[in-house]
Amino acid sequence: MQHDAILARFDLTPAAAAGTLTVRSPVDGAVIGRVAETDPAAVPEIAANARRAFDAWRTVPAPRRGELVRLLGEELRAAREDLGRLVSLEAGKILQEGLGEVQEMIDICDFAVGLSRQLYGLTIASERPGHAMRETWHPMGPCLVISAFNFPVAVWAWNAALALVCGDPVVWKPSEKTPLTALACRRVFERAAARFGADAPEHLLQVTVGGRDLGAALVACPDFPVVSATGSTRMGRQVAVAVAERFGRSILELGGNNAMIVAPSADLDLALRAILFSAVGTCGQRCTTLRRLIVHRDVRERLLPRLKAAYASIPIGSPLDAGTLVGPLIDADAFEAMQRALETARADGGTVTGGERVLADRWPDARYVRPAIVEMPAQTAVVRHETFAPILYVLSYDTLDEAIALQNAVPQGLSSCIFSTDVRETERFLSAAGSDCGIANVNIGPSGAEIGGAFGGEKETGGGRESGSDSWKAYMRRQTATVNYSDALPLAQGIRFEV
Ligand code: UN1
Repeated sequence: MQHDAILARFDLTPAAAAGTLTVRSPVDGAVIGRVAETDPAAVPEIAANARRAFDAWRTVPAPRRGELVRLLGEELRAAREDLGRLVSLEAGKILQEGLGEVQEMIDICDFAVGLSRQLYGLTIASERPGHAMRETWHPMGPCLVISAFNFPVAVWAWNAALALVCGDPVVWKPSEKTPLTALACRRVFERAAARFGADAPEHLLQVTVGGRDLGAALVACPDFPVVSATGSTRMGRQVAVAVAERFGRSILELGGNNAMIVAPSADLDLALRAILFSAVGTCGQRCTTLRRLIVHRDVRERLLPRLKAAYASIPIGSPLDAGTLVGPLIDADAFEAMQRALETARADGGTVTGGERVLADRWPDARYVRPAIVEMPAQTAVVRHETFAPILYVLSYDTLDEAIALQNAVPQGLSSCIFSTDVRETERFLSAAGSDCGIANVNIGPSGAEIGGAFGGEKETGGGRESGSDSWKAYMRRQTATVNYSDALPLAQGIRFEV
């Protein structure tokens, strides 16, 4: 299907052709849209709209708010194929991954619907006679969501589904590389809201389009008490400071430099499949991508030749073609960054297999690469740096302590895993002295996290959490309430005031 036909399915054809932001598909470099940009000067109005929506939405009972998210899940199911394809076209992910991303949106909607009846607080035993104490979770206020190109729709949904059931309207700034998928999501949301009824206020979801100036204006605005940002560490650092400056709350998912430890007892067939999936999937452009393979010296010679053979046969091509496993990098900048990292690794004594540009004749305006395996003599600076491209650095180890130390010796620390069938090793890896990452897996790769768990938790950002588990608490404020149902006023330390 042509891109204009898909855009038409979301009623975007004229809207996506008349603006100043040019959108190119990484599949072939062709222009697929010209989107209108949001003027940063409009932020106060956007904030006022969100604030008004909040005043109404916070008093709608939470299970009723859940109904809106249930309808959103239904609309997403109906739009799954079209939206998945649009993700492929705009972000360059293979079709299965585009569809998988929409599936994650559906899953988080289901999760949030259940959650809308479970926003539990504690009742707490009061130390005073005739008193009761309880905590209540209240809506926090409008939630600003800033998302990255590589998960252009799912990250929004992890935040929005929770924020909405928690009573918070959402203002979304997607990556300027993927505004079309965001506008398509807005359309899907509008369909759900139209079915929901009049108690959904206007402006529950506002989508803004723009670059850094717009992002900075939104982040600085005190009307967004919660800011959830996914993207580069550079961007995250600016967001964190600006939000802290006004005592807002930020949820940050930034970098990942994820490792796999392959122990002598590992099931190597299992490990091999997991390495391929997590190192080359999404062309290495996931924050959960496997970037470092820490292999025990005794298994290295059995694993590496098989891995190289598998890498050599990976089908690279248009993400829209069935059978393709690796699509393009997002743009030429990503390609340059990858080549620079490989150069540095070579200079550090690394041996590079793959990594070269492919399909340049067919798609001169796109950037397809063969994923690279880089055997390193040591964990040098380039290995500790996250390059958003399919580069897998290989290191060796002798003792598990050494492997864990190598794994933990990077600033990012988002996701991690060990392949081992030795329970002493796997439990040690999961212990307080083991992996220092927010996600630690055994016999499964670092990527492909389920929405039911809390996602994120990299040490560099102080560990933001989105999606499942009790992440919802970040979108609400906790109120501790004490009620005196006696006729006495027992105050602390025996002090009494005579009146
Ligand atoms: C991201 O790369 O920004 O675990 C998120 C995964 C996905 C999420 C990745 N569920 O790979």
